[in-house]
Amino acid sequence: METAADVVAAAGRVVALTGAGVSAESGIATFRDAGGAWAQVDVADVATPAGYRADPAALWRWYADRRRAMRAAAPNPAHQALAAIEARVADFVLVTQNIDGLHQRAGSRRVLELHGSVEEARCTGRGHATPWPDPEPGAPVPPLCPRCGARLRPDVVWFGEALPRATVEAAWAAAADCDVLLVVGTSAVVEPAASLPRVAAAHGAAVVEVNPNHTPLSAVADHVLGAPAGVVLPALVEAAWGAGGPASPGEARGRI
Ligand code: BV8
Repeated sequence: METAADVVAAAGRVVALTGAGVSAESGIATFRDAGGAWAQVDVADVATPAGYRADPAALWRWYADRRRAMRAAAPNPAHQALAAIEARVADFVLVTQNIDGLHQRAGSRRVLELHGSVEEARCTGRGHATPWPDPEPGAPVPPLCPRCGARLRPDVVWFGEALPRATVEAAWAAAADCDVLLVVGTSAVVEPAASLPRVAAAHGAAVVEVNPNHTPLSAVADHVLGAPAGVVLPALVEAAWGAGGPASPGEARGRI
């Protein structure tokens, strides 16, 4: 922990890549762990365009249930610690695979959502973007686009769909230019997100993995902190900057 904390404290530019594990301690199910979000469904039915086409109502309801759970959840100490790191380093970018919005609710400001957001929907007619509509009794499921009347779909990225180009470009540019990349709570099996830490490592960044389980990235990481993010990240912030923490970026404990 100490060496990882020293590396983070000394860094000018930090990127964090997060996955579902960072929200586990908020009570939001991960995907591939036992009892995960996909345990009771076929991934093809809920995470592919074909699944939407086959039964748009069932898929919409599945996401509506997840959205309710995500809105009822609260950011946990892991989300808060990442927001604290952003306040303490000169340049911080948070890249998330999550759609739950908990990083923003914890105070993180520079957040790149690679796989979209559960708060956004878009129409299947002309791609009109719209906030996720609150359920109305008697309204069709999925609801219809308020602009063109086409069916709405969740504005998230499913398998076989391209990630938002500008978001990917910003994330890859940040990873290629950072001093430290924190990879937190991801099984690192979904591309292209799983390649981001390798991009950072190839450009000389130190990679710090936070995950109670071994992943394909554990071999790439310079530091592996094998415990829950809600425990590790607050401890990392304290070890790097002390309990109070510096007033400004770079003013770390013993480093003025
Ligand atoms: C694309 C929807 C191209 C959103 C999701 C063969 C090889 C390589 C790649 C491919 C291939 N065949 C196809 C592909 C591409 C495919 C892919 O990667 N497939 C893999 C699975 C083989 N990728 C795609 O299709 C992507 N698109 O490539 O497009 C393209 C280009 C141009 C034009 C057209 C197409 C799209 C990928 C996005 C898919 N969408 N979900 C949603 O509903 O949320 S995937 C799903 O997995 C989620 O998005 C999630 O974010 C993502 C990754 O999962 P994790 O977040 O890592 O969660 P997981 O449960 O897996 O792991 C949790 C981890 O947390 C565990 O390690 C656990 O130990 C840890 N943990 C638990 N508790 C804690 C903890 N850690 C810390 N603290 C704790 N307390």
